[in-house]
Amino acid sequence: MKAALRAASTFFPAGHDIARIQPFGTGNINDTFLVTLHSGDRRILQRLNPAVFPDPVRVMDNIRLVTEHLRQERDRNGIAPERFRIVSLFPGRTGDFYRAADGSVWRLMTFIADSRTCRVIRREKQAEELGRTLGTFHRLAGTLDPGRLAETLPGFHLTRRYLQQYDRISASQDGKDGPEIACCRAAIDQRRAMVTVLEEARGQLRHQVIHGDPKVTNFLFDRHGDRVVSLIDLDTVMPGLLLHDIGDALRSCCNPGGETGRSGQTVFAPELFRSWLRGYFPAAGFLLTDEDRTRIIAAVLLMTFELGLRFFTDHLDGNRYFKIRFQGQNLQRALVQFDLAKSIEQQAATLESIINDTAAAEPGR
Ligand code: GN1
Ligand code: MG
Repeated sequence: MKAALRAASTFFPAGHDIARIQPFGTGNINDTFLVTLHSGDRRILQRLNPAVFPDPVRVMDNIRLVTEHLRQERDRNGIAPERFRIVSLFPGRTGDFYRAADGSVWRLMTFIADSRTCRVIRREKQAEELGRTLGTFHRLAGTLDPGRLAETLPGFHLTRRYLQQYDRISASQDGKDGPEIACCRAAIDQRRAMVTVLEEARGQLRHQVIHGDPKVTNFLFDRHGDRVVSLIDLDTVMPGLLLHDIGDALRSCCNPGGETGRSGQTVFAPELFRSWLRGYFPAAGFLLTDEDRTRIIAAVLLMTFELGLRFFTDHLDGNRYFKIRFQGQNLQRALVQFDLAKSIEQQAATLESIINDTAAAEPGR
């Protein structure tokens, strides 16, 4: 907390504006704080996790570029600012971020008032809103040249790379596996062949600026209703495949048990899937190619499997990447994602027919 206070004070030259600093949010990577000023105004203070983001300066460059672009495009498209709120970075003594003596990077951002996050999605209207908001984000970001953004986490969604990492770490482990570890190993082995499903078609898939982390808790809902007013956490804005975002958003939205739910009870919800697509397609416009459309389910499955693989590898590796609140949490998180993957596979035919119905209902197609 001392480090947070020191960092925050570099954004307030007088030093006495700050009334209170409290830990905030549920992110797995960065440290987030809510700063309350004597005036009653609030700000978000964040420390980027240096173990995850080796080049935080380029992360900041990407965020600056994308937020400016989104703001311009939002206005050009006549979208009311309160319907699609975009965070701003506050200038401090050393520019829009502060580098502490230990090398970590801190930044101060807008607190989006009158909003709330939902840990999980339960209502169809909420799923539709998530889809609509990501579609709008994709449409607005779609006019920005992806070549202008740095790939701040190279190979972030290269599932093959995570599999190689798993194999390396796994080979270095001895000892006997408990039943949960054995279950994860089997889940991975069953799905090895699928990891290149998007890479193989890369040339025919839509590549552009993506969000990189469109999970449920990165969408802010209106405090009093089911409308989404903002998509936050722009650390992973990068060039990538639209299907990476779509797959990741759906794996998160259609899991009413949540990422920290109990394994054995995780089921992918087809009615939330349908509502999400109903929101997404009209908002995104015509960004998706036909090849993208035929791979939506493959992408959801791949992103679900990939996250399970990442959680499990981190568990084996001593939890160096994802923060944990108790021992074994990354193993539990992995089991949930592998259960979800199984549920998606079991319902593939139903999900396929939902995609066809939704596409048929779209105007102009
Ligand atoms: C991490 O930072 P946070 O908690 O929003 C992770 C995502 C995962 C997510 C799963 C940079 O996101 O890729 O999908 O956890 N971010 C990074 O909860 O690895
Ligand atoms: Mg994130």
